[in-house]
Parts: sequence; structure tokens; C-alpha cells
Amino acid sequence: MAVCFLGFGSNIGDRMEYLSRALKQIGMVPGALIKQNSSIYETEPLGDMHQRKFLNMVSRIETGIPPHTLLEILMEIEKKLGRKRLRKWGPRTIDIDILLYDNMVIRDETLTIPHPEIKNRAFVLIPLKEIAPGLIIPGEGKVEDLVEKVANQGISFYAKPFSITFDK
Ligand code: PH2
Ligand code: MG
Ligand code: MG
Repeated sequence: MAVCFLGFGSNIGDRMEYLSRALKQIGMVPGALIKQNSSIYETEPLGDMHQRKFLNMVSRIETGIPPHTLLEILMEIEKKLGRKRLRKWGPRTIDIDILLYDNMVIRDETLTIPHPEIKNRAFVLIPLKEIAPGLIIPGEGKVEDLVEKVANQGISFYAKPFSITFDK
């Protein structure tokens, strides 16, 4: 089984509902087990500032599903939850990113792991640090050190973690 960290973001419609539906969908995938969810944070949009604030969170899952297959499954879930890819870094009902997959380093046309933006994004690093203190990000270093380097990007606590045992 691989340990994998997923990042979630939503800034359209009922953002909590989209996060919770995404988790339920992942919980129903055979061979994927949600082990821990971070708190939910409300975050200023990064990149394209002319959009609503995001809700962001991170989950740790255990899975035997290989990375590229997992990516396809997550993209299907995004589609099912109304994700439309209109513009890069634009608003979305749900974004599910593979942040880390064990200590694997993958760089090909479809997948970059570790996620290339981890070190620049407080909305990923802060929830990651919450559920995985001491985590080493391959090629980048310890999550705590990366959090210190990243600017304050307007991150505030929004809600307690979703239970991982909620009805699937
Ligand atoms: N995702 C982006 C671009 N900008 N900003 C915030 N606050 N949260 C996100 O999830 C986010 C973003 C592209 O993936
Ligand atoms: Mg994405
Ligand atoms: Mg993303």
C-alpha cells in the first residue's frame, strides 16, 4: 500500500458540500482508504485574484492504485462534481490534486509528483503540516521549513476536519 496525500480546493457554490462529496466519492473507490483529513481552511485565491475565496484541505489516503490510474479516477470524480476546465487557475467546483505518492518522483506529460506548486502554496503546506508533522517532501525538504519560507497568503481556519467514518 502506498501513502498518498491529496489536496482539495473549491470556490464555486456550496464549497463544503463539494469537499464532502469529493471525500465520499474517494471513500467509495475500491482500494483507496481515507486515513486522515485536515481541517478546512478558507484561503485567498492565488494566481488569479479575481475570484471567490477557496476552501482548501488535505487528506492522507492509503492505496494500492498506481499513480496514473489514481489520477484518472480523481479526474472522473472532478467531472462528476461539475468541474469545468475553462481557464488555468480559474474558479472550480472541486479540484483534487495528488500532492505526494510515497517518496515517488514522477515527471511526465500527465503527472508531476510531488505536485510542482507545493512549496509555494501555504494553502497546501499548512494543512499538510497539520496532519503530517515532520513530513519530508522529496527534493524540497521538511514541511515545517517550507511553511516558514512561504509568505502569509491569507489562510484562516474555517472548519474542523470531516470525519473519515461518515456514511459512504
Ligand atoms: N488553486 C489553484 C490556483 N489558486 N488559490 C487558492 N487559495 N486555493 C486553491 O486551491 C487554488 C488557488 C490552481 O489549482
Ligand atoms: Mg488540479
Ligand atoms: Mg490545483
